[in-house]
Amino acid sequence: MTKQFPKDFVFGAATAAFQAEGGVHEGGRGPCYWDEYLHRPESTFNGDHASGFYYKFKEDLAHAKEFGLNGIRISIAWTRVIPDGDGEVNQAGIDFYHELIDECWKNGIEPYVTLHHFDTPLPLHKSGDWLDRKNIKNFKRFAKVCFEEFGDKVNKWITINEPWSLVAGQYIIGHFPPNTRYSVKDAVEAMHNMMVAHAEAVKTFKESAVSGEIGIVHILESKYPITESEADREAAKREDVLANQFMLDANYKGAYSEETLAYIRKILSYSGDSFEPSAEDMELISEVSAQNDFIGVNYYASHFIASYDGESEIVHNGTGEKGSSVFALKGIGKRVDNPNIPKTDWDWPIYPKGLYDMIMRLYTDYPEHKKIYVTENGLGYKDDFNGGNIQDDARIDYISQHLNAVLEAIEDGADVRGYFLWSLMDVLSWTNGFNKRYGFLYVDFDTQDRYVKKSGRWMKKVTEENQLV
Ligand code: BGP
Repeated sequence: MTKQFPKDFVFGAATAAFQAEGGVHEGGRGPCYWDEYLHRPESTFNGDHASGFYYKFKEDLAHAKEFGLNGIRISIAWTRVIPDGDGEVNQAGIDFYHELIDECWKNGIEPYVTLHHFDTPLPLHKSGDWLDRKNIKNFKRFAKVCFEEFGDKVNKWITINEPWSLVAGQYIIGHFPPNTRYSVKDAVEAMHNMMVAHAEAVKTFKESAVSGEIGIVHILESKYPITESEADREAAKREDVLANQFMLDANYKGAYSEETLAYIRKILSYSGDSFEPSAEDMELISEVSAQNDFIGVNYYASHFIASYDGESEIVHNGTGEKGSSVFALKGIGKRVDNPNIPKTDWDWPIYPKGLYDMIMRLYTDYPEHKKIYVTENGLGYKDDFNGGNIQDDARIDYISQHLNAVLEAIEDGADVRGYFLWSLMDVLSWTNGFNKRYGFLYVDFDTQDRYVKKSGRWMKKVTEENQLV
């Protein structure tokens, strides 16, 4: 018999302010670091117009309703609310988000609101972004302003989106500003500071008069050894601790376990570095760990890892030229091709079982997480416009397989409450620009016109029948 989704399951789609809104000079918005970075002469795209969600959100939400969606992830641009990050609050920015949030509810769609989705205000980025401890306080203030302003109409808050992807981009791969490469030390320090910032925001929320739920969103990709050899297993474990276990420990155990600390220190020893969090930080992290109301899991791919003794070498595939990626990190391991697993044009292995395994790991190892939303999943694809008749069967297949993995995890006991496609409409992709599309809605980036893809019509049937079709 076909499996039904649980009653009240949230079928959603995700967006993020910088990737969707455009309108970067509207309403007193200040610049985030992407504005400056994507305007350097060699950049081939920028976020000035993005998907025009700033102007078109009513149309997009009407489409979301038509697909039967009952949830949407939006993010609040810090730079619309506090344009320079730590100064005056900007009423026009506040007004925009009131309008947007009201429009979600008018369509029967619950907004899941993220406070930080990779878009630190430019001045705060220049002072060191998450490496500057002052920004923990600045973030706490921004969060407080949002809770006070929107607390009566938002029930689901997300503090930070994907700390691991952010630090990997900023300090390891180097394709996000400040474009540092191979600094695992900076990555660990920034992740730890984000754990403190998350804790400060959760504490502020719980101490406020506002009701609702709060959590964090992690990218959680399973890491598998390519062979059963001791060395490959060790390499996979190292990448897993750095990317997954480190922050799961902080959020849900309230402490980095002995094992986690031993791995992190081992990895850092290759660059002569170490990691010694202060007792004060750890006290705060421990204090709030039981107060997270949910975990958001973003999942796109899993990785197959081999042991590696060489120097770090990373080549980022930002064009969709299949087979061009390299990811090898000194002291950790190397991602290798698993010939049995299909990959996207950007070399991301398509492996739904990795999502099932990750959810079940949360169920077994981190029962403190309370409940799960899959807050992003989707296929980056070079959709063929075909006169507006967009036949994205590959996306339908991808979503179907991953929703099936979710259903299996639910059957095996996991408490998964919802699934959000990345993304509602095609949006800017941070390092790939506009030819890597993810949406249910095709966006013509010249005219900002929307076209419903086959996947959008398929989703409507899924939500109507509450089962895979
Ligand atoms: C996640 C981010 C999103 C989105 C998505 C797809 O890491 O939270 O903001 O960009 O990945 O990534 P990309 O655009 O690089 O394909």
